Amino acid sequence: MIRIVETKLVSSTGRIDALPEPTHPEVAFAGRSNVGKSSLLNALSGRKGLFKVSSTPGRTRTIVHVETRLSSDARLYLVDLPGYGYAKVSRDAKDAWADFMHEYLESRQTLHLVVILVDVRRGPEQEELQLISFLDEVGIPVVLVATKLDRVKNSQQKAVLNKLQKDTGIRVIGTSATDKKGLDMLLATVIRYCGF
Ligand SMILES: Nc1nc2c(ncn2[C@@H]2O[C@H](COP(=O)(O)OP(=O)(O)OP(=O)(O)O)[C@@H](O)[C@H]2O)c(=O)[nH]1
Ligand SMILES: [Mg+2]
Repeated sequence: MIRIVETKLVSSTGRIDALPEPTHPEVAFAGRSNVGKSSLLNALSGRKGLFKVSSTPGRTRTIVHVETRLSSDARLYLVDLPGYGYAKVSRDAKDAWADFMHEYLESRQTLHLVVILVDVRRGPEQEELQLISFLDEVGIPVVLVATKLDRVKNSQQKAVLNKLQKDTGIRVIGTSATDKKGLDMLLATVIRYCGF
């Protein structure tokens, strides 16, 4: 089984023209503030403080590129996107977020997959459904990750995940950064979409 053997923070920027050169296939992680994007990326890469995690929503405001080397020696970018849906953010800031994200998503030639994170207890809401249809229009594959699976009883996890998949018609992977669950499945999916 392929593993991540090295990770390097390459860039953290709020400007499209300052993104790193598109030299590797990349997979971006999107989702509302506090859903657990940065925590999941840390768990996936096996490095606690690589992506900044905070109990204050709206922590990640930039697009963060981490170069990741696999045990097969292939390289890809794991990308942490700024969270959306934080109620205290002004209308102008929300619009700026949407413009910035849409520009990134539709212009990044090397973007192979967008992983949309939803809290397993909430499922997709309007913002996620809009993002899904936007990505469908621009032709970028999507998988859903249901985060914080540890918050659902073991006996109910399977049924909750099946329902999410049925309701959306999109592949769903359940994960927990706390319990390190679903990480192998997620990494295998990322690698497959990158074409390695
Ligand atoms: N129980 C549980 N808590 C989690 C899990 N993943 C993240 N959290 C908690 O959720 C909060 C937000 O986590 P982050 O990883 O910073 O979330 P984010 O999506 O990156 O947030 P923004 O950067 O604001 O967009 C933190 O308090 C984490 O400890 C998980 O798998 N289980
Ligand atoms: Mg974050």
